[in-house]
Amino acid sequence: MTSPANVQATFVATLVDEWARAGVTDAVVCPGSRSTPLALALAADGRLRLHVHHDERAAAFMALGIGLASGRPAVVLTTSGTAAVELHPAVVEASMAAVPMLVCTADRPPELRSVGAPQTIDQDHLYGHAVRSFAEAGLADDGNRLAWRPLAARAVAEAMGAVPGPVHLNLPFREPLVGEAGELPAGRPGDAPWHLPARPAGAAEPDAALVALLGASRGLIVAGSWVGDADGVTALAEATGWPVLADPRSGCRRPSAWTVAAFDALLRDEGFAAGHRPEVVVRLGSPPASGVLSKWLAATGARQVAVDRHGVVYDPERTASALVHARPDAWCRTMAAAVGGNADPAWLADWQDAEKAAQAAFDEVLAGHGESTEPGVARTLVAQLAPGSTLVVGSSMPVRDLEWYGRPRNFVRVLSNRGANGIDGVVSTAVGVALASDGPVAALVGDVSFLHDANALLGLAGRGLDLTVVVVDNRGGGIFSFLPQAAALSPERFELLFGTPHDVDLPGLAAAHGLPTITVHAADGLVPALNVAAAAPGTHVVVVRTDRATNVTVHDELHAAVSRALPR
Ligand SMILES: Cc1ncc(C[n+]2csc(CCOP(=O)(O)OP(=O)(O)O)c2C)c(N)n1
Ligand SMILES: [Mg+2]
Repeated sequence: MTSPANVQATFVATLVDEWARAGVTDAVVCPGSRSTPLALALAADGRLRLHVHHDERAAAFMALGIGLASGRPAVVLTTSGTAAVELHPAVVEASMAAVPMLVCTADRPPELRSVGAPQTIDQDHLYGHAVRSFAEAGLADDGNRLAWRPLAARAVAEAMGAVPGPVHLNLPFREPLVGEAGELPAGRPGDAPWHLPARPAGAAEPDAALVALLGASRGLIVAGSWVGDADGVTALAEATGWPVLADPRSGCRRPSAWTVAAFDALLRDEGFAAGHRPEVVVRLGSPPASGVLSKWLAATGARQVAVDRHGVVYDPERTASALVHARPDAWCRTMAAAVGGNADPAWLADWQDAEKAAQAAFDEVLAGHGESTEPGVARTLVAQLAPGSTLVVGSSMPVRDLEWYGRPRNFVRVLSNRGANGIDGVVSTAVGVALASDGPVAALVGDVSFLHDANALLGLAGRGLDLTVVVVDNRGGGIFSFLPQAAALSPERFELLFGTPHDVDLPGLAAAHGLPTITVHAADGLVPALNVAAAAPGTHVVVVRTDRATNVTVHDELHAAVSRALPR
């Protein structure tokens, strides 16, 4: 008779074997006793890379980053109790951003539940509707061994389903927790995944009504989140003669005759905004952060088509007249082949001229600032990255500054947690992205975001990553200076509740974790700092000091300069 501890060990070894066969490559494990059986099984299986993290909240964002960069779910494992609750923010982000994740929480066996046993909470459906599925695994029972592989395979299949996302497995373990795995139940023949992930069948026959709509001469393509192959989008731009307003995250912000990067600044100019209303708009993926763009699009009354690879509805202004579930690149190619050319060359030329004028105006204004500016940091950083780099950009002003002022370029991938727009877990996400990326990774984050995720730095120096974290240190939440609250409240009240300055020594914090740090004050200091970081292996922190009040002025200057530069 096999001992219960050995049955338990065989059960978890089966889960890990099945996950490895389904293509899972990484597991993030947090310390704790109750999770021992699965922690040992993950460590024992040579096919998975193991990453250990003290803080479950940061660990879950690391797993999110791995899923975001690779499209494959990473396992995250915690012990029972509040440890499991710490995963919740990343689970919510994974759900809303359609990132696959295998969330494993250890639990007490049934006899220790609801009797006041230590570190025991109700973990049933702990993450509510934020997971694609919840499974209570139950105690390992040799009589149920045929159910073990399907349990593991189904978790991966659901995490990578029609809309990818997190899957929660609650795993009760009974003491003794250390056992020896015996023979695993037989796997399926061959190596193919058992459950093939569901995917849209690709662009089918082009819809005649949409083809007709795309015959408009004054149209726009708004590329928000990942589109797949950007050449597919270019094909549609070429066929329609429409500009592509390209969010850096989309992969479409490349130098081309159709790319418009400075759309936010252009649309802040009333004359330009009024004179360039489109008849039809194609929106790919989730929308850019620019509120100016989304409000203007809604106000134009244009017919709008929203395309998303998972069929997720991104329509906060409720203006889409058609929602298409298709991979944007494939759909664009299909439509490009079907539309008749009604292009108005003047329409595209106008947008191109405006884009050129805006980019030149940005250069001119930023060159006039000796001290570092936040738009300047975003613009310089994206321009400096080595080909093949990934840039993870934090919520608040970093994602906006990059979107509004980043110049088009090739061979850089931009990722961001835009599912729930939290400022939490940004650095941990970047760590996960770096773990799952071949090329170098940089992160652009605000100081409050950096502090919020300070535990991302735990163990970071030893993870062997090529990662540069650029912290824009404006001593508080700079985004709030752009809100009506900034003008409506007394400076004291505004600072207390919104500006929220702090006195943390950020380089000292990084140094406490053994990370080399460079502090930058002057506009010409960032490039050398990035070069130093790029020249040496490992993780570097670059702290750029800026000023919140000056930042508002710099944004105003940039927008005024664009207005002046626009052809009339
Ligand atoms: C988890 C979470 N808490 C609070 C917020 C609200 N919030 C949005 S921006 C911001 C300030 C961020 O400051 P910082 O990271 O320094 O960026 P900056 O605004 O200075 O660019 C806060 C608190 C949020 N989005 N997410
Ligand atoms: Mg800040």
